[in-house]
Amino acid sequence: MSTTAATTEFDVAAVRRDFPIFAQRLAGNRPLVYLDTAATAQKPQCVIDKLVECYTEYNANVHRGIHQLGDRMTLELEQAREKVQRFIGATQPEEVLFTSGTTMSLNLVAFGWARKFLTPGDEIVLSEMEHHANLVPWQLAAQATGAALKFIPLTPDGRLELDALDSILSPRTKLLAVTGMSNVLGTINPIRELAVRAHAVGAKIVVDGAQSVPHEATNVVADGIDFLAFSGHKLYGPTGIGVLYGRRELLEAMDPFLTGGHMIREVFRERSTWADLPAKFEAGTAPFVDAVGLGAAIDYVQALGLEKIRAYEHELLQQASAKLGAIEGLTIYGPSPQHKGAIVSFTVDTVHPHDLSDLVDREGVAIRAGHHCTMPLHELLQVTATARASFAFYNTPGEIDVLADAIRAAQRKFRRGR
Ligand code: C6P
Repeated sequence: MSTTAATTEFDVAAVRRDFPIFAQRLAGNRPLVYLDTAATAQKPQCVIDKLVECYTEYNANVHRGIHQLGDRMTLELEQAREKVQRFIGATQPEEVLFTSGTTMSLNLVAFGWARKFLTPGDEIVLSEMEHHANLVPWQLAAQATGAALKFIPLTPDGRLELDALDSILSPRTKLLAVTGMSNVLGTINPIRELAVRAHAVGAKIVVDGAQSVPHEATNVVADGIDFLAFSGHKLYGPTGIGVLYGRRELLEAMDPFLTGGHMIREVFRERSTWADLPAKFEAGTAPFVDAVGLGAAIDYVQALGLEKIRAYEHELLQQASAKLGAIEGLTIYGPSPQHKGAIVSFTVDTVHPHDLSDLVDREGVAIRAGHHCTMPLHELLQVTATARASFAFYNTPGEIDVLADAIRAAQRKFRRGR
């Protein structure tokens, strides 16, 4: 097991003790080697404790009950909103909307903004590496409005072909929707530059931050982001909670997406008027306990320090790329580590990704296999599926060795079986 400055500086053993899931043993008395954080992250005890505290001490609906419990829960919810605001560098808490996750956040923009403001002949620019959550909503918005979709092509190593942007962006471009980090290639996209290029033609930029926000510092103002979507469960927080950041003037101009209780100002028999931000976009009972849990997760990540996390995860990525890259017959997809986050997607010539995932699981290693909700990208890569190991600050260099050994063992098994 190799160690470097970042891996020795970061006390991963102490960090792992914060995550109760790692205390367990899997079948065969094997420790859990969890390399599927891109799908969902594990939860530190402080997040679990916060959820228990909410439910056991002051559970009550928010912005409704005029009683002590309701007041406390509402306060906790709004404090969580402010934590998110500071975490992403937004200027006002009202620009932070709680949703159920990245998917809902992107749909909210597609329904609330795109359907209202796009007209025939307008263009939505996406990239070829988008997750279905940042593709399908725009397909439907384009069909509904007569707008067209355009795609930024990828370089052979899986980065955006930025040279092509000049011929793709034009005054017809109304929206650039792009991921901050690919969930397959790991590619980190130059959001700040893309925002400048989008704004230069009068377009808005929507960033799918599902993978980037938990691992890379994001500042919506400095980065020039108009809309930012991300999920709590990938940020060490609870499931069922996500965020849509939107610039105030954009959110104010939009129509609500979901309607009903809480999002109204006045309701008459035939029509209604809308509440101020953020309530206008938070119809019904918000997932308030989960939002408070997300606030606790943000506290935890910030206490560790996003910069330290990034440096440590980058070391893991370099080691994983080297160790997996040295396995004969294994192909890694995506750019070199300097251009990506801690995600390694690969295929092995003799073993299908699903079989590989099953075999390494028997050694206690959890990876993901499939198209990872990026079918057009996999078509481009000319494979139907990849295996994916994704890392977080709670992983260790030793776990990379366990994965590499498990892949080699799977290869031997399949060779023998031929
Ligand atoms: N990716 C994975 O790669 P939700 O399911 O709404 O929390 O997040 C959707 C989503 C959107 N964009 C990107 C870049 C993503 O990676 C994801 C979720 C998971 O394993 C599940 S497909």
